[in-house]
Amino acid sequence: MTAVDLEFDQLNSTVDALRRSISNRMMYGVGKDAVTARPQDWLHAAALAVRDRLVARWMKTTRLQYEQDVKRVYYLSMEFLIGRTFTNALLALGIYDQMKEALSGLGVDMEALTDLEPDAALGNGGLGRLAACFLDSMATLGIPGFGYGIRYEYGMFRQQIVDGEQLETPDYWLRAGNPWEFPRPEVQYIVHFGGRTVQRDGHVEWIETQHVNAMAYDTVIPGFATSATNTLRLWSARATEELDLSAFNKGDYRRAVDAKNMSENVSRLLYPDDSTPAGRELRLRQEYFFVSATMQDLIRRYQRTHSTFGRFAEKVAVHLNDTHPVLAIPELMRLLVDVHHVPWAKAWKDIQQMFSYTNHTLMPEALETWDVETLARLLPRHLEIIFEINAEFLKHVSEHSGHDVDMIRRISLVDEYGQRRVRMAHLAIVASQKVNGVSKLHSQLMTRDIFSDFAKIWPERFTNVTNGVTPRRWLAQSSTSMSHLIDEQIGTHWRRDLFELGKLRDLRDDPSFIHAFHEAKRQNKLRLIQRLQQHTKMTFDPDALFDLQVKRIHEYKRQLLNVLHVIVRYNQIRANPEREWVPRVVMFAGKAASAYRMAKTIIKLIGDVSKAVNEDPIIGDKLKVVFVPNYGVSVAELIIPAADLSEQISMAGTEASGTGNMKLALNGALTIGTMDGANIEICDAVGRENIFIFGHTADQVDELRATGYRPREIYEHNPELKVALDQIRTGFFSPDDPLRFSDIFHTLVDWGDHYMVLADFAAFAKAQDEVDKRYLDRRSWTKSAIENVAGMGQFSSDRTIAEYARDIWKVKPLELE
Ligand code: 26Q
Repeated sequence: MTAVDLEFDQLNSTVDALRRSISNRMMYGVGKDAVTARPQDWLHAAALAVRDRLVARWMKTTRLQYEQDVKRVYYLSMEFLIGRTFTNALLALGIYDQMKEALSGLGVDMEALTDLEPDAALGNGGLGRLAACFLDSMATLGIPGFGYGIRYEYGMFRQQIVDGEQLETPDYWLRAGNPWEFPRPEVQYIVHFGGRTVQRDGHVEWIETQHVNAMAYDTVIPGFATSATNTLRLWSARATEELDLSAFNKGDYRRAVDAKNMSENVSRLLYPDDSTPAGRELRLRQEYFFVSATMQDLIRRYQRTHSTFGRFAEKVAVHLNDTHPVLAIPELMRLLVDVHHVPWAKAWKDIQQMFSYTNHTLMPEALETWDVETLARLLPRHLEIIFEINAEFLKHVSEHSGHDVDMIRRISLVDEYGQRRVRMAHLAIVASQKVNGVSKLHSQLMTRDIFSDFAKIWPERFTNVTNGVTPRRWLAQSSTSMSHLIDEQIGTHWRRDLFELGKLRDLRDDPSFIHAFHEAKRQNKLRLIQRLQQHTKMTFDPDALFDLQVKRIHEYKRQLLNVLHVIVRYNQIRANPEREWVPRVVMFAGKAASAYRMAKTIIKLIGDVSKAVNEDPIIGDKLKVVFVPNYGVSVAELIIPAADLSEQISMAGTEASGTGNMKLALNGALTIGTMDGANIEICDAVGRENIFIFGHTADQVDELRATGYRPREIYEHNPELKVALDQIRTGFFSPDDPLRFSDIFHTLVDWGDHYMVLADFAAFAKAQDEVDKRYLDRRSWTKSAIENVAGMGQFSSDRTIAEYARDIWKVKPLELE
């Protein structure tokens, strides 16, 4: 390879230069002129012009990483919920205004363009969005981090609401091409499945396998206001043989393409997060496909600058975003031991230094396991390795903790009750030097409950790193009105140091600031109203209290608690329309997993209740109920800045952290919430008087369960609640199908109310009354909203990433000059 310096044009970002770049990209990239260009084409050309400006930084960062022989972080995640990139990249580069002017010079309205960009929705919810915030923060802090995942052709399904019901349509997000990615056909690895193992010359060989190629696609992740960038590398499945040649030769074209399609199915679509893992074989194939390619890539990159594995563990950190990528552990063992002939003990020692694992759920039914038979058939060598790791592990434990047979059974990597299954979380813990939860409470409960045996064996291994969100997307980008106001008062540095927001506290009594803050929020409400009107033809009062619950539809998140309160309030208004009601718009948004019946019924209930409420002339503007369809990153950016009230009402002990709670508080919404997940830390940060806390704590939940929880008694003793539940049961909201919601009733009243909706109802209703009272005093409400924004410093994902880098990955930022 010759290393001639390329003579390329240094691109500057004046309005003129941008306009020229866009024109060039339109001509030579898109292949159109101004006459034939459609808005999509302008977006594509403009995106390419932006991307061009990222590449020089990208090359420089990569070169410096090699020169400084840095330790790299491999962040492995089955999900990256990136959303749109255009505006984000413009703000990172600091060329938003220039681009807007350049486009306008070409007769194009930039705001209209940005809406045409499809979301990269390669994730389900919190876990996937967290990974995206982490990429942003790693780049901004200059941490050499590589995101690795799957380039799903179909992302999170699109949700339409038809007759109040969820309708799912496929999200073919690549339809118009993806200007942000660089295909890397030269970076391909073979991934094997099936076959069997044999011993040869003292080594194990995995033979007679089927294979599929993994091809890399790279996306530049720009840091904000820094020349540092990172890479998100996503794998796409390619058939190893283009077509089945023997079938092709026999004229059996159908069979010739079937084999190709089958193997390429691996990266076809994102699995929706069901309340219980689906255990589908294709999902297992996806998990292995992605980690195998990633581990091969990691070894290749290490070997470019190192001739032995001597410094392997010093130079590489591998992070597992939940257990989904946990097969990286046996795969790396296999590559090191079987392929590179590293001794087992050295390989295992390295792995135990390199790996770390984040747990995102306490609910035992949501912990991933795979049955031994499926693993034996698909990944026979990995199963052997897992058994070997298990044998060594159990031997170690039994020597150190006196042969406690029950304990050995509980912690074994293999669940021997019934059909034998491998417990992926146990494998992750045994191989990792650090295991973390995502909020203080979650991390505490993790070591107290689901992983208590492990925490006794290795107490130093367990730690907490509370989640965070990137202030670039979740304030600067999503709320220009608010961020301009903040800039005027305290300067612009809060984008890189969110603790700067603390300075707003000094302004909380300043009447003109209070007024301006209220106006900024009102702007965001008006923006949302305008967008809603386009779709629903409903009108909304911008001075009404905007009450939001936006998140996946799950029973533990208790959308039902919110609906029940809406119904009670509806009945109260009807009984007493003359009282001075605080006008409210209650908004819901979120997707239900396709197979999750109850979640879909909850959506339907919201639809039926909103119909009754919104069409009732007695109610008018006093109460409106809206289900905003297709919740995702872009809808969140529109809706979150418009919120006054943030509903974070999961049963205590069930929501690992939550991150929507942080985004909403950062945008000046007051939280009504339980003492769950990160709500507890939000409460500490904003002050008890600026948040509405209600309901059973995690300890009280345990206690109530232990002493016998009887929801029917609550139903019978709370008349308002009883009426609401009876309305649900008897079809008041569904006269066309009176029994439609009877399962909801029985779930709550007769079948144990697993998430204790009724137990928290009275406290919730009381907290809501306090919300109303506070909202009536606009000054006091706005002061609390300001306190919320001011207290959000610690919830920047920059703080989160700095903690991971220091305490878990032990990596330092790249030196840029
Ligand atoms: C597993 C197997 C098969 C198919 C799908 C899945 C799957 C996919 C996604 C299981 C779980 C998920 C997503 C979980 C998730 O988003 N958890 C959330 O993570 C956030 C970030 O830490 C927390 O803030 C939330 O509390 C937690 O619910």
